[in-house]
Parts: sequence; C-alpha cells; structure tokens
Amino acid sequence: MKVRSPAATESAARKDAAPARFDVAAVRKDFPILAQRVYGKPLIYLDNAATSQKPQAVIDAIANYYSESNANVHRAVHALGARATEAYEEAREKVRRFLNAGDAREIIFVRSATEGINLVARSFGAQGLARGGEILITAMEHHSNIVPWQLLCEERGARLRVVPMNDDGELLLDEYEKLLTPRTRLVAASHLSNALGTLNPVARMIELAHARGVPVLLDGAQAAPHLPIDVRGLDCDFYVFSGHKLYGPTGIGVLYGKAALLEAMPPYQGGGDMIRVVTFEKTTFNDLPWKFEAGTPHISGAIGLGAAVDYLERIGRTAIEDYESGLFRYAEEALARVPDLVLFGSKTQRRGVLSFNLGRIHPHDVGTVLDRAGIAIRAGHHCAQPVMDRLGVTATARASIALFNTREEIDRLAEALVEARRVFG
Ligand code: C6P
Repeated sequence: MKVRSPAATESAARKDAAPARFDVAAVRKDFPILAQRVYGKPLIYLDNAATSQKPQAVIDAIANYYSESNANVHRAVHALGARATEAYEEAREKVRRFLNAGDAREIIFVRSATEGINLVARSFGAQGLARGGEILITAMEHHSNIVPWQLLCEERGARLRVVPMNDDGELLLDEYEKLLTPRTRLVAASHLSNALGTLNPVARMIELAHARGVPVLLDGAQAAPHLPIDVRGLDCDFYVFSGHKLYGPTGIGVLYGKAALLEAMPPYQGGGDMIRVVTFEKTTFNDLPWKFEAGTPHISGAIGLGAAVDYLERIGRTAIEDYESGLFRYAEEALARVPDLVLFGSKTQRRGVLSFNLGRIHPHDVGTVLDRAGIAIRAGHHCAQPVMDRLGVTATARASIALFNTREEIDRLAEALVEARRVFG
C-alpha cells in the first residue's frame, strides 16, 4: 500500500480560485441539527470550541462508508477492502492538502489533538530528554498540552517551563526568548487559546526557537477550524488538531510531523499494521505513516474528516475566514455593550472564542439562563485551570463561533445576557 507522492507547491490550488460569496443562510441548511428548537426556542449553538456541528456531507460520507464500503484497511484482498483502503488513504491526502504538508507520510491519524500531543511526548519528547532538560509551554495551554509534558518531565527528572502572559492574555515574547536556553528540548504551544481566544505569534515563536535549534509543536485544536493552516509556511515541526472541532466526527484527529523527525522517532504503540516483520525475537516496523497507526484505525472517522475538509474547501477557506472575522468583531462589540460584562483575552489578537464573566453571576448560572433561551455556550474552566488562576477567577462563560452562526444569533446572545443580569442583578 502506497500513499501519494510528495506534492509540489500548491499555492495556486490553496488560494480560492475566485472570491467566493459566503451565503450563511445556505451554509445553515447544510447543518441539519440547527433546524431544531430547544425549550421551544430556535437553537443557537455557540459552543463550537468544545465541538462543532456536522454538515450533512460529513454525515453522508460516514453513512455511505458503512452502507457501501465497510471493511478493514491495508489487509483484505477483496473489493470492499480495497475500497475502504482507498477511501482512508484519500482522506489522508485531503488532510495533507488542508495543512499544506509536503508529503502524506507526514499525516498520522490519531484519536484527537490530545492523542497527537501524547504521541509526540512519548515518542519524540522521551528521546534524549534527561535530567536538566526542559520542555517549554505557555501560560495559556489546555490541560492536553500540559499534563503529557508534566508526566514526561517527572519521569525523566526534566523541567517544565512556562512562558508567562500579561493581563490581556498575551504571551510575553521577551520572556519566551529568555526561556529558550540550551536546555530547551521542545516548545509546545497553543496556536489559538481555547480559554481566551488569543491567537499567538507562532511564526515568530518558531523563528526564535529554530534559531536555537529547538523544535516546535503547535496545538492547533482551536486554530484549524478558523484559520487557513500552512505547516510548511509556518515551518512548525509538529501540528495537532481534532476532527470534531473542524466539523468532522469525534474520535479522529491528526498529527502532522516533519518526515525526518517522524522517521527517527520510535513507535508510540505496538500492534497490527505498524509492523513489517514480527518474530518472537524481534519486530521491524512499517513505513510512515503506518508506523504510528497501530491496530485497526478509525476508518469512518478519517473518511468523515476528509469530507469535512472537502466541505470547507468547497466553501472557500478565505471566504470562511472573512465571514467569521466580521461576525467575531460584531460579537465583540455586542458583548462590550452588555453592562458589567468583562471580556477576557487579547483585545487585538482574539479569534473565535469570547470568554467572559457577567458581574458577580456565576458562569454556570449564566450558562443555565442562556440554555433556557435556546443558546448553548460553555461555562467552566475550559480544561485550562492555570488560565483561570492567572485571571483570578474560578470559571468563565464562553461563546465560540462557527461558520454557520449569524449576527441575529449574536444579538439574541447579547439580549439574553442583559436579561441574565437583570434576573440575577
Ligand atoms: N478543548 C474546549 O471546550 P481533544 O479533547 O483531544 O479533542 O482536544 C483537546 C484540546 C487541546 N487543545 C486545545 C487548545 C483545546 O481547546 C482542546 C479541547 C475543548 O475548549 C474541550 S475541553
């Protein structure tokens, strides 16, 4: 079984051929779940940072796979096996294009962003990380980009260092530069913070790290749904994201890694498909990417993710980004007008996520009042407890947008927040 050959530069293909007109009413029709009412009110789904809703094209791709092509991959000689394998590897090629990676061998299907980070921690991070070595993360990481490194550092007697941020939730780049030392083995940073919405200056961070020979992993769980991602342009060493936040299914995610690094890394898990020859004395391993995909993979998940990528590309990533940034500015302004509302995160570099508190009302109460108005947001620590500590709060309320949200929905959110303040006063 062969994956597609390395791609030549595809900048022409990546640019939307013509400026596409973004029609949000048509987009909304693609998402069947949005047609429902909750407590008698039209559903307003603003919890996309937790997981996004799925377009019919993704639902159909999964259903079609199970009704027409279901078989295991890379194993069977029969027709269904060949069809399933082709669809699975085609999905890999779609993800390669989506990330502008140079080679499909650099795309590893994993369970989620979380598993991608754990894979790098266990396989790359463990290599040569000794007492005195350091892993550098930032003050705004999700637990998934803290705990795997903490476990690794504890095991190896290494040290986890943290780049601080200012009160506006922006990283202190001069502190970052000071923390990059000859002891630093890897930088692992979020591209876009899930708890603050801060978009980090990752190009500059990579440049500074590479100038010192330090590789960089980006956690793109929140960035991938909102921004065109170009791993070759960024020159990051690893990039992870989850399918379910990108309009794809749960249980599937992607680890991109530079081929030279992945080649040198030991397998993360052992099992079927990741081997070439097994004897009781010794096992030799499969080529990339399969060396890192032990056992039967999430075939329908990868196919569903491929359909999500197709869907986004059909609409046009630039058109989506333009639409979302207009909507997001509108939402920032609408929330800023709500009395007693405190908005967290960078005032200039915020995307997709609005994290806020409303007077002294507990975020869970805010979430409950909004829920009764048919509005789904998230309230809590957003799996980023150190961010909450830094802000001096126990929790925040968080509204997170997607390409199907509208200005009318934002108006309803703002009205419901004004009402919540009146009720809880
Ligand atoms: N954040 C949120 O509501 P998984 O669970 O592996 O799909 O994604 C983990 C993850 C990693 N990094 C960032 C920046 C994230 O936002 C997340 C998931 C969700 O904010 C669920 S906690």
